Amino acid sequence: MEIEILSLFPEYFRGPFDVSMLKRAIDAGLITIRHTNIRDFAENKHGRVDDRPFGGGPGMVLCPGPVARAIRSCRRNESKVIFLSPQGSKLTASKCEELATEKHLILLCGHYEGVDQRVLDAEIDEEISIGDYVLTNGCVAAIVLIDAMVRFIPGVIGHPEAVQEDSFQEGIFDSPHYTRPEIFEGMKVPEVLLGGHHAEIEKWRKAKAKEKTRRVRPDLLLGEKL
Ligand code: 4GS
Repeated sequence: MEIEILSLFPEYFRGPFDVSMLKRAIDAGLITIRHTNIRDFAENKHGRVDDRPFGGGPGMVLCPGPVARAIRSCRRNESKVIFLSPQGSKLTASKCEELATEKHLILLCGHYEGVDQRVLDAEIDEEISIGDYVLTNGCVAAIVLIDAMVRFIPGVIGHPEAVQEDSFQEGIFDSPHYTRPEIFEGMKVPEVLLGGHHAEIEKWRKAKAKEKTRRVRPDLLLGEKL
């Protein structure tokens, strides 16, 4: 998969893509990530890409011209163009799984108060939010989307069965995990996990996961398929 990130701060991404699983996926050639600085598409020599909002109000708005040119500089027939903003539909595991099958993703990060609506209307296929809060900088949202999505690209996760077992894949939380030592500061590992009865362990994990989901996120169980 190829991913193009359109933002005002390409340098923002250096850390996250240079460590751990994302680095491995990039080194293995499973994903290619490229950066485009929207500022390179300014039409003035100062590199200015924002302006005051028509109708008044606080803050600045990203101008349509530079954003349109930045998108068109990397757009192809098979591209899916995504705008990350709090006004989008909320990112879920199933959306990540769906996006993981795309060949070419163009991610437009939000900056300032927002982006001129006309370029969004003309160029964007989908608007996605990583959650109901406002970031100072849309680059974080692109990192979250990429990180959560690449787990669904075959070969990225060493144990593919873990992808299915993790939270949300089955509409409920993951179950609690324990490792050595058996007793930590007086607290024991639940007995059932030490017995080696796989069916019992599976039953216990399901019950634990469901109990916590019901307590913390009852909304997830409304669409229950268990
Ligand atoms: C989100 C979000 C976000 C909106 C970026 C205000 C800076 C900010 N992007 N999901 N301008 N939530 N973007 O908060 O995607």
